[in-house]
Amino acid sequence: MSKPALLMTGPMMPLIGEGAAKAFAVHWLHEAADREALLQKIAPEISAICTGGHTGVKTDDALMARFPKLRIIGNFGVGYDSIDAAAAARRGVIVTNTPDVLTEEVADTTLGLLLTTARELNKAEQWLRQGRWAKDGDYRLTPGSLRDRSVGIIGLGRIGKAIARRCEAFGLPISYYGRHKQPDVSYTYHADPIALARNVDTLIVATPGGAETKNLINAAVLEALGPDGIFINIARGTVVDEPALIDALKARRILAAGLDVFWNEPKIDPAFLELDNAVLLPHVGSASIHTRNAMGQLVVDNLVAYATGKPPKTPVPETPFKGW
Ligand code: 8YV
Repeated sequence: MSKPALLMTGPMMPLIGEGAAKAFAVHWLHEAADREALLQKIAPEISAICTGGHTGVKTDDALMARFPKLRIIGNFGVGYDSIDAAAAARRGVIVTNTPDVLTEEVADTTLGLLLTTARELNKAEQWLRQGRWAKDGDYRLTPGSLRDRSVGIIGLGRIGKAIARRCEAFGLPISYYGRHKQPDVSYTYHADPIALARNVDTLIVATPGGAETKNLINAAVLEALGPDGIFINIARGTVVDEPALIDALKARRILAAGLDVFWNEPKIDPAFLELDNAVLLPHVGSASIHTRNAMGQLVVDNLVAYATGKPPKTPVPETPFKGW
């Protein structure tokens, strides 16, 4: 029997390409000279898609509609906001993501970003490298510090909780906002982001992206965070009203921001580059070889589960597995 056909929406790590090729006939969209021609040719056969936010391809209802045999969409990443999971559910298509295997890495990165933002470690290192320590003396005492801070986490899911555990170890009190108060959690709950921001001076976004959280952090939330406020985003750029954030940083309505994610990746708004009170990372939250290998393997395991008639390992809640 011939192998089922799989569409890769963009480049993937070799581990994924090689793993998928064992069970599928793999078609690479980004390698096609004429993408539309490729899609037209393979659409009737495609039963699996492998994608990820980094490919820039939106797996929406219209794209899914082109593949009558589609059964599974394997997403590289825990966040699957580039896939219309509700549409997949209506079509009986399983969506899988890569939860758990990246939780601790992303939380580690978040604390690194928070420390760098508060204590200007990036600039202090430049001071040394530029020979200024010997020439001009000590790097300045930083206006930011984690001492006496209190942290508010927007989105207390798996990653939010791993961040909270680390902040607890740093001696920082923790509050959170999410759609619901969690009964088994002792941190202080606030029912809206403005109330949370008003009660803390350090706001960390760890919520999923997508329509539900679009522009959740707006000018009013940043205003409530206040002039000592540090804002950290490792979730999705879409959660923040970017012009409002740039404005707040420029006008010093907040102290500083540490950002790993942006609206328009990788071509971010150039206004960010002008800000001296923002630390900017190129979406590296999960980007270690260790963690990316684990994520890649999980993508392969989910796709191969379909090809071999087994249950997928990590279907998303919108598309529970009920059989192939
Ligand atoms: C990946 C991420 O870099 O897991 C996620 O949701 O944002 C990152 O870990 C990204 O998904 C790659 O497409």
